[in-house]
Amino acid sequence: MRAWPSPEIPRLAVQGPPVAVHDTSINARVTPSPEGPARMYVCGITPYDATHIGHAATYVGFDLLHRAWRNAGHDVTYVQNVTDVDDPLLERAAKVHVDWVELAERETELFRQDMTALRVVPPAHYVGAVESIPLVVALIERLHAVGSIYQVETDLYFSVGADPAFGAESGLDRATMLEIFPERGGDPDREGKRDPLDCIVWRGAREGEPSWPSPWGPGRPGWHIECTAIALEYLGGDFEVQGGGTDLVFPHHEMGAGHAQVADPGTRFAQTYVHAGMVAYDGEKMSKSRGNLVFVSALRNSDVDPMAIRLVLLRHHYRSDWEWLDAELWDAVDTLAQWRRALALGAGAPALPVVARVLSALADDLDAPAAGAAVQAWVDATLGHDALADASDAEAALTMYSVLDAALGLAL
Ligand code: 5CA
Ligand code: ZN
Repeated sequence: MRAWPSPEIPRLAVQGPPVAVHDTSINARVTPSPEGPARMYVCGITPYDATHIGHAATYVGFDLLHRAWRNAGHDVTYVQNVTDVDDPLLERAAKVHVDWVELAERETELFRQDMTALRVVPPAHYVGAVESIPLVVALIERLHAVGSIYQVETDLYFSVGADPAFGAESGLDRATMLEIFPERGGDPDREGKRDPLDCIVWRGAREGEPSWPSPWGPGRPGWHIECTAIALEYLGGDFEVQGGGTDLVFPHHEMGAGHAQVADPGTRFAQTYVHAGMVAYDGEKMSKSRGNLVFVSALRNSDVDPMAIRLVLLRHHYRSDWEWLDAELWDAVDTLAQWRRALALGAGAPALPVVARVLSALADDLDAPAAGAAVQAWVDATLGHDALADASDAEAALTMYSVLDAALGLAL
């Protein structure tokens, strides 16, 4: 599938430090040290509605990692999926009487436009579930061969008991898993299952639903195995970072790791599991199913500067849970106007120490709020100078434009 165009990213004269991130599976900070390209898989959208601020926050969060790795001298191989066939998409399509393929294409295209406007660096491989069905079938065959798949009516299930490390990614106990599972697409009470936590990997064809042929009859992929199959195909096992929002810790990323580790015992799925916090609106997690949404495209259509949207996101640490407030957007608009005034002076307070501070803040678990504070200090110093004489850096604005763009994705 086509991704979106890449923004121009300035090359910085100095290299950033190695990048540390918080790994959910060990609840501690780690510093991946890739030998070749740094490999990252981030779970993409289910395209049945427009991109909301919560999605944007997650993708901007991982964009900071992408940029930090590049600034630390690594090439990055970034893969993202599109869940372009799944229950919520089919349900929405039926409800609004739109063909599901059309709905998915339309919302994916809007997502591309939103990501382009927010200057998110695109994945090298942007891969749909539908186009990956042969990969899913092949992975189920491998899992079947090692005895971890069983059939319930026309559906196939993965036995979580086949994975000795089941639970290691989320760190959750069984009671908590059982509580969360049905809230996130699981079916613990289905008759015929060996373990309530077993997850569906192939859903046999139902009347009125799309289906594709397989050795077990026509059907469509389960959600978790889609991401496992795509990640293994484009990145191989033991890649650096599996990412997404905290709503994917369990069951999605746990199951994904399970599928991969049972298919290829001894190889970790991902080295590190990184999760972005949840954005709320009106007191609850912003979600398509609840409908409490602020759409990126709606803001853009009302002439909001996408860089102001991005600045609001950057002012919250990617791991924190926070609530969208319109007032923060207007504050970001004012801040950008002030930053642009300082940059327009050309000369300013010394910029090289600011570059170092910005890069090291981002290498410290993507601390964009701290990076933003370093920029603000430069702006204050620059606008506060009466005569930009002694302490002045003639090239300051050029240096600042570059680091704002390369590290924070803010093109001012
Ligand atoms: N297609 C699956 C992943 S394979 C999916 O979860 N799609 S989604 O459209 O529901 O979410 C897309 C991404 O945005 C996921 O990484 C999810 O974790 C993240 N996300 C969803 N809602 C929020 C929110 N309110 N705040 C932050 N991130 C969110
Ligand atoms: Zn996923």
